[in-house]
Amino acid sequence: MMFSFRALLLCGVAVGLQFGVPPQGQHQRSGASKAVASATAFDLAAYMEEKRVYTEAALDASLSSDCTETDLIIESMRYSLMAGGKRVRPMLCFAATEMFGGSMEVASPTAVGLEMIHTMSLIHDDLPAMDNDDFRRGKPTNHVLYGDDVAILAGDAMLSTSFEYVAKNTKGVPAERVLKVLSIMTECVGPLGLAGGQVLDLKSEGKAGVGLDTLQWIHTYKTAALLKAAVASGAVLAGATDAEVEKCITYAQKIGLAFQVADDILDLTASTEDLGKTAGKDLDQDKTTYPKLLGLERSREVAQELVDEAKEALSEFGDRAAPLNGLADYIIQRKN
Ligand code: GRG
Repeated sequence: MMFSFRALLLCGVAVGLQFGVPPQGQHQRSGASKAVASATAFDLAAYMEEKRVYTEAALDASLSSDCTETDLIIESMRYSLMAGGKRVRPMLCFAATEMFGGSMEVASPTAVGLEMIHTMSLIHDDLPAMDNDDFRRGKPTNHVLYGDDVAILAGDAMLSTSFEYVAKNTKGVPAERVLKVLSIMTECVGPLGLAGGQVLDLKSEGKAGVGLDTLQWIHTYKTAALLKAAVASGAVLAGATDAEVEKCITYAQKIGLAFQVADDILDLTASTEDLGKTAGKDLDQDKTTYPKLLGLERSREVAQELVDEAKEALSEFGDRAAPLNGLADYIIQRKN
């Protein structure tokens, strides 16, 4: 079942692959092999670029100031929203919706809303009262440019705008699907979501004895919850059954944790320049991380195991799962 990251490297699979798509025929595993095989035949780089360009345009069109009184807050919101993240959450939403025959047009407001929630969480995460960082997405953080007061309010406004945007702009599907999406989106921000995960993360800093269970709880909510919301809402918009949505949720929980394991590894191994955010912060802040508990090598294996399990959850969807499988590979092979 386990296929270590080192083995992938030895096969020459990961080397030089910016988007992490293994060349055809490199994987020889059983179990998730069908899903992996479909990912190999699929042009992930082209897929991601198409989704990224579409997302950038949709984000750009989503926020503008209607009167001079809102110019400052909209400027601050747009600054962070358009700062050029990887746009993984919109991509996951589009990939999930397309797996069930849905369209990007219908899912677009949700993809925008999810990226707004993510951007809000980054603005707040960077504040002095939280992770206190002055560099994000290769640029000064929001509060460095606009001050703590405006940054807090820009995050708050971004959060409420995300829900408003979905409610007002989602067309062409029954209202109950939109309501379900809004319920998914709101849940992932609350106590069993970003806010709850962040609180336990902050309160665990510098504490001895934080173990794997606590770490997993933190990242299930702080990181995986929004990825879960992205995949689940894309599936819901396309009319997936409850059982199908459950498979997607299993996939998303696995890649969500894998995303964080990869993030912890990158924090230790990548440069600030490559990351676009300050490297080495976990050590500075005495955070418990996967490499701290497991070591780098085992952390890489765990990330790969989680991705394998994520793909297994989608095995019944065959080739239609190729984009989600490819994105799972990308999540642990990314360089920033
Ligand atoms: C204010 C209600 C409320 C909630 C916010 C601040 C906070 C609570 C939560 C922090 C959530 C957080 C920042 C989690 C880290 C997730 C993570 C790994 C972010 C990096 O995501 P990438 O790599 O970033 O996708 P880009 O820049 O590419 O979009």
